[in-house]
Amino acid sequence: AERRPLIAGNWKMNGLRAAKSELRAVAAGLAGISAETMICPPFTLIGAFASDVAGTELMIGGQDCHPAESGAHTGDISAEMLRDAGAVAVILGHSERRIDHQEGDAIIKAKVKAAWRAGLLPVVCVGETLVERDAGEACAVVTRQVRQSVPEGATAANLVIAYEPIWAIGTGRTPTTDDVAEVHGAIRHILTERFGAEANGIRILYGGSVKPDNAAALLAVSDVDGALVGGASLKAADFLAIARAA
Ligand code: G2H
Repeated sequence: AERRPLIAGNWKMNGLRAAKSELRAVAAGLAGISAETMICPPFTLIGAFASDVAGTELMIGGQDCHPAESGAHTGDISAEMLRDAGAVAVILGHSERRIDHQEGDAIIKAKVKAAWRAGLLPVVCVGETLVERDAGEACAVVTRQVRQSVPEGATAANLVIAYEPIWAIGTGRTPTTDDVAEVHGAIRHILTERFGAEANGIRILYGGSVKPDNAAALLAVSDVDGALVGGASLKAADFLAIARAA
């Protein structure tokens, strides 16, 4: 389709200032890569990284934001602050946020609205547990998550979805390409039901143990429009190899 693939690196809670050399290696290696690329470092590195990649194609994103614009929320970061620091996007509803911080679909929906308010592109994560997968409920679970965590008003330009089966995150296990196709098809279906033809342009990324050696196969699956890469995004060479496969 006409969807331009997006390869996004989620550094999670990894990276000190010295990691700037890895970022620079990514930015320097983008020639010939047609996918959009983004690195989402911890909050502490966003400002420095955004200055560093200014003028390159590489985008910088956050990993979470608070729904409010400002106020008495000790330790939190608003979407406006991310934008002000130079981020253009934000990962929302990652399963590690859902689990570590008890985030549910309602709060994630509020965060998506905050991202839109600040002019950030939200990357909304959905995915089933192993118990749900084994019970045959994967498509039902992600459909419910998309229904409840994505507000009205989504467009091809203001929303990216990332499907991350929780049991595939950081484990080295990946679903079969048939399984991925089935879930991505279900996500496209609920997006179409809600947003009509606009859904054709909304990118749906796959995430969960994407590595240089499995990226090409996963990225070739229908309705897979890129990848959200954790562990393998910490090494510039691996991240670039994945981006080249898109
Ligand atoms: C899934 C993914 C990136 P990893 O969380 O969001 O991480 O590639 O390490 O499984």
